[in-house]
Amino acid sequence: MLSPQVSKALNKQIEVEGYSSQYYLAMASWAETQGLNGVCAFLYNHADEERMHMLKLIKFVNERGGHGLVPNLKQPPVTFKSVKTVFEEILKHEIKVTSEINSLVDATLKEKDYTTHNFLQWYVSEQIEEEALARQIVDKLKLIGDDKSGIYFFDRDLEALAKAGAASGEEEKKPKK
Ligand code: OFO
Repeated sequence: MLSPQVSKALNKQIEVEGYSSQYYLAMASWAETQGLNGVCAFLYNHADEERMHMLKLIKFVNERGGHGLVPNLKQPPVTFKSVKTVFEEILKHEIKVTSEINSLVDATLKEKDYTTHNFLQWYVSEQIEEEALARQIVDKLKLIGDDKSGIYFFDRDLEALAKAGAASGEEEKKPKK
């Protein structure tokens, strides 16, 4: 059974993950209007992943006797200055999400809720991966600068990354033998 404090903190995280999904969806839609097919495919996938993070939390809260609340989300920005800005914002956002996850982990320890603490380890690892990937992409974009052909190849690389991500996602959904 979840304590009211942990339940409240988990519901706050549901909102954070839901907003992350909306935020990346807005970025994907903007990238699509700029003809950046690879960037938008990558970001649409990322938005789906964040929605999955939100659902995983909702289901966990409900399984533990709480109530996962579907949040009212604020409107994300609709336009972005450049592809570099998009990924810098993603990195900044993921760093903030990591600190939210850390506070949540902290709340479970205060409440001696080791089941939720254990469940949250998945999010701790996920944040390490997401921050590292965003950092790598920002570094790549710094090297490219304003070079248009560089952006063209970058977009192709992200398309390949999005396809590989989608393929491994399909693999994960297959029943284990
Ligand atoms: Fe949910 O991992 Fe990013 O925000």
